[in-house]
Amino acid sequence: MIVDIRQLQSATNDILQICPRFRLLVIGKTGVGKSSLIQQAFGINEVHVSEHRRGEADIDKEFIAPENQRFVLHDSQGFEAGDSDCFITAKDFIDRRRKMPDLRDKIHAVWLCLSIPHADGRLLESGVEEFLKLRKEILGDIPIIVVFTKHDVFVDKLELDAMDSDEYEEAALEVLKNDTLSKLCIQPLKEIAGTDILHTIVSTKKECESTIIQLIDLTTTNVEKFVASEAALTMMIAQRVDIGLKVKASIAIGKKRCWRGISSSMNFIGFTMLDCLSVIHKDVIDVWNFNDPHCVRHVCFHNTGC
Ligand SMILES: Nc1nc2c(ncn2[C@@H]2O[C@H](COP(=O)(O)OP(=O)(O)O)[C@@H](O)[C@H]2O)c(=O)[nH]1
Ligand SMILES: [Mg+2]
Repeated sequence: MIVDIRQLQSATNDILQICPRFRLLVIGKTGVGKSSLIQQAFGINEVHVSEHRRGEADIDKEFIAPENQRFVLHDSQGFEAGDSDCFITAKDFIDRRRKMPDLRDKIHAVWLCLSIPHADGRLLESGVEEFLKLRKEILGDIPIIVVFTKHDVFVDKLELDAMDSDEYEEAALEVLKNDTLSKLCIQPLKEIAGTDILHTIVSTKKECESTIIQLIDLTTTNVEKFVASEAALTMMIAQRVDIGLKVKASIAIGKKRCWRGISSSMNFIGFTMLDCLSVIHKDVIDVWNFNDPHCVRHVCFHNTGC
């Protein structure tokens, strides 16, 4: 029997052909922590945002980091009071992308970044409030997650205030943190956007990595449910903090073809063991999405046979 090695397609190839990059729109005022968050979540050295005017991110421009080709970012500044231009630009941009027929061109998720307000501060600018109220009309099924940033700054301030007022007691402080967050952020958000609004709180401090993992899990789950499984798998591949999610993606992709193939031997008939293992190896390497510009990890399998 004559066999062609090209028939032995990897399962990641199929998925990445449909959705080669996870396309994320991040909205938020300058300084809220967007770039730091993206850098940590996707293992990027530096986010270079194209500017439309001085200091204003150009939402249309795609940012793809050389060290992570599985992710594309669109960056939008926040919708400040008295400036309706940004709001309209973002709305039009999302509308255009929604009309594009291919999954690869659509926006797969939106992160709306907000800072945690001070005790007497206002949570939402009027533009953001309007965006949230109209989100179903503007976004359709695209998941939007409200991300409260710099949790560590909020916690530090609360602890300092508590120490000053001699009310420092560990358990009471935990309750105070939760109550304050609920009062300043979660309740006002739900009053405006409804109880079904997705939200989470993050900090980019290394010791707070679990908060970024939570955001990624929330995003992936909702992309899987409301957008497409291919986009969710690309997100699992693109992100670089949640190891558990990588394992989950490896299993999901493995199940798609290779491992079922091994047990039935159907997909691998006529190929050498090395050919078969090479394809599985490629799928696993693709899922882990290492920063590997010279493809060393793809090549070493063939060279070492391991
Ligand atoms: N303490 C603390 N600082 C942060 C955090 N996220 C961002 N920053 C800092 O806030 C500033 C603005 O962050 P940046 O990511 O550039 O915000 P952007 O303008 O929204 O992209 C930088 O000095 C960051 O180092 C955080 O979670 N905790
Ligand atoms: Mg930035």
